[in-house]
Amino acid sequence: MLDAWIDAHGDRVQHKGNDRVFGAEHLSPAIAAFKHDAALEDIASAYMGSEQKALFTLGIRLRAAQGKKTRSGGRWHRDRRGRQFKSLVYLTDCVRRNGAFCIVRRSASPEPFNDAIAATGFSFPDVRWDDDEIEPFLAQLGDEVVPIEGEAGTLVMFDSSLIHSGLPIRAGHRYALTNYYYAADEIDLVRMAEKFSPSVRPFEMPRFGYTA
Ligand SMILES: O=C(O)CCC(=O)C(=O)O
Ligand SMILES: [Fe+2]
Repeated sequence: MLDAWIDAHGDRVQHKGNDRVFGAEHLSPAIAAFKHDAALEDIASAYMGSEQKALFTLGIRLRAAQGKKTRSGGRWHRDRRGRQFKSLVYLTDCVRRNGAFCIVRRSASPEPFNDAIAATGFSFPDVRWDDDEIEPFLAQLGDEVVPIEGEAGTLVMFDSSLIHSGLPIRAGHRYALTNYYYAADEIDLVRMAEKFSPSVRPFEMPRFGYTA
């Protein structure tokens, strides 16, 4: 389903190593249900300490390409420095070989990693790193670096201010959906439209503060 849509509407898909569909909730009722899932919004709100709604769902198609290092979401990074809730669901079985999402446990602050930082000179406060900058640091951490493997349908909830990356895909493919949550006062539709472009349809303000 994502395939057919991506292939028919290449102009509304971002192609950066992988194929990224901003606004995938418009492609199927099942994806819309994931975007609007009330339990996930409640968890997001509890974690962030303010009401959170998904502005859009991102659909991601990642495929192994001969001779290219392709990964989801680019290099190792933090989405930002402040706490941020995200939920991701795998649509295909996912292991390390086909690009598992990978996260560094407890990496919001440097304290747990003082020894590894001292040993490698790793620039912990940055938000994005080349592999050769971060690999010596990761090599010191052992099982603090957690690859999330799971079958199709696996839901991953994470704080995207922790250091994370999709592992480079070496074989096969990986399809996934990610919800982008915000508080009402964080959403500037003009800025969001520039940042997440192109999109399936223009973003609309989610309904906040609505109680039935
Ligand atoms: O899809 C992935 O494995 C990682 C994507 C990512 O960096 C993110 O959702 O913030
Ligand atoms: Fe990210």
